Amino acid sequence: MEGVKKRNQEVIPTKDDTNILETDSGNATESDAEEEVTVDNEEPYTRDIVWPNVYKFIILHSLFFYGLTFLPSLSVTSWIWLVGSYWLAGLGITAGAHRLWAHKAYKAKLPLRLFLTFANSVAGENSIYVWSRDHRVHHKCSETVGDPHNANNGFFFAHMGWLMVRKHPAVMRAGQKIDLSDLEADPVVMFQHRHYMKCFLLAAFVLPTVIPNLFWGESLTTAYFLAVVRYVSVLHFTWLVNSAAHFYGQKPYDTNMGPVENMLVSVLALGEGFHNYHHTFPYDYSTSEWGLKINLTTGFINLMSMFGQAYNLKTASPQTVAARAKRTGIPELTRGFKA
Ligand code: ST9
Ligand code: ZN
Ligand code: ZN
Repeated sequence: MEGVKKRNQEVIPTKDDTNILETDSGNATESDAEEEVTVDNEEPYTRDIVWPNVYKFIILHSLFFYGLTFLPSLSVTSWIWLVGSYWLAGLGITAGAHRLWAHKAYKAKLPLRLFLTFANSVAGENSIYVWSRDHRVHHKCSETVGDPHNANNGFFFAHMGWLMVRKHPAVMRAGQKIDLSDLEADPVVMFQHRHYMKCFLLAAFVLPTVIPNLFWGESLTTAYFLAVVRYVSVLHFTWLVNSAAHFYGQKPYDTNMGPVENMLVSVLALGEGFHNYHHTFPYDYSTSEWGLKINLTTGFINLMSMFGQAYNLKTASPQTVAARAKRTGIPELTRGFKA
């Protein structure tokens, strides 16, 4: 399978590695670069299926398919609501959990952090704290047994199978070495973490069922099933970044890694399909060198920056990108070459 490496006993590089530039170490954050993590891909491990999660996903997808039958007769207002709530939930993951909290790619004032925490609760993909912890481990141990959704285990495991089995012990060990002090110091993140189930049920299902009914008379049943359709869709659009964007696409910046550039994923995941770039320069708030191209999330962060809500936006310079592509990638596929 193209781009997926099999590696045995290995050391995940730190920023001190001589052949890794400090600015493009691949670690999720600068502080992660301090810790060295060793994983053994041959470590014995028996997969333990978590059946309640399997049943949960079967029920959820059954509700989703039934929910699709409501779409043909939907009013324009409810269609706008459905797409708007998909974008809202999506931004809670992309601009919030991913770029702000997991990668510290920019900083955000309190009102924006509150908004993104609410949006994140609409998405319902675990608390920001748990999501960011797993995601930092994903970057640190990408495509090894230490990666929670290790693409070496196949498309389905990377997509959603990993949410139905106990984690590999290497994931837990790697996670214990990840610095989470920034998340623990953010009271908004920790509030959501402590009250996660209440935040999730209220933001993802209760409000989206009640609001359309109160404001434009949509039936409670239709509004509820729209929430299910939105929830499952956003889950799959997110999961595609772990699956499709680790399998199908080009590798302009680093041909030695699994993650690829996948434009369909970028459309569905609001700009998160530039995954070869993102794994090479994880600190870049735009997750791409192409600016606003297929990147609604970058547009949103830029807008927030105009209002002073987002600041300290980090990017990789064109020189850094060009040097890295020359060393490990395919420069002809990069923006600098095409411009
Ligand atoms: C969901 C998450 O869908 C999706 C994440 C996707 C990430 C994508 C990233 C791609 C880039 C961004 C793109 C965005 C695109 C967005 C597009 C939008 C339009 N380190 O987990 P447990 C320890 S969620 C250190 O239960 P098990 C820790 O002590 C869907 N330690 O492990 C922990 O306790 P606590 C809805 C760790 O038992 C304890 O172990 N949610 C780490 O193996 C137990 O942890 C679900 O379906 C670590 N990394 O169970 C829930 N991990 O947490 C599914 C664990 O208290 N999850 N520890 O500190 C579960 O049920 C379980 O996690 C499990 C594993 C069964 C999968
Ligand atoms: Zn990835
Ligand atoms: Zn990331």
